[in-house]
Amino acid sequence: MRRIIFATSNEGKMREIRLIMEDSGYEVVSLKEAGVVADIEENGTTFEENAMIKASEIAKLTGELVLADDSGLEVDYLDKAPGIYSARFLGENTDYTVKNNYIIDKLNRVPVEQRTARFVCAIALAMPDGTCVTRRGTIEGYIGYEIRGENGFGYDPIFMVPEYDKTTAELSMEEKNKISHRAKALLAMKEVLVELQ
Ligand code: ITT
Repeated sequence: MRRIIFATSNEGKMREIRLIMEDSGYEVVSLKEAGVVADIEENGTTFEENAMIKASEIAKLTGELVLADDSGLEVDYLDKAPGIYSARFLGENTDYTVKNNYIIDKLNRVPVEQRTARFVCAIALAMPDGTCVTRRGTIEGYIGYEIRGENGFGYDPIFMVPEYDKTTAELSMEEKNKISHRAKALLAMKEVLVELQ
């Protein structure tokens, strides 16, 4: 089975990715499992640019096939913040209870029609020959009025999916993986990967 490195240090992402890639025909290993230590500066201006920076840096370091994910939450009422700064928003090491409560407070008394938001995910695939391709997935929803749910990670407890009337933290990983931004982007990327096999 051909091996592919997924260039992420985010355990929450990695759990979802493993499940989505289970039937891909690739052995997907994390940075940690591949024994790669790298501190990459994500200085791009779009999700796609940052995903390409991560994937191509690791491909250069290892000479292997590498995937990377750059994702985040866009809140329309906050001019699409935190966007590409989602991980760094209010500080990289700040607890997500603080980040999530901050966003809920900012939207205090804002009616549901103006609470629209989306998760965006760009996945990049870097080939050892230096070429790179990206695919994007999104999921539309709105910011809830309180923190709800224990599953998932990051902003999941405040991201409401209208079709379920639940946050993505109240969905099981299997449910989230059927509709999420990451699942959609990876599904599109799987088509590229099949061609490579
Ligand atoms: P890597 O760069 O190592 O992959 P990271 O967490 O720094 O990990 P990003 O730069 O792509 O990754 O930031 C993505 C952030 O967006 C992530 O830390 C969460 O705060 C948020 N996010 C992305 N997808 C999410 C999801 O499915 N559920 C909840 N929050 C999500």
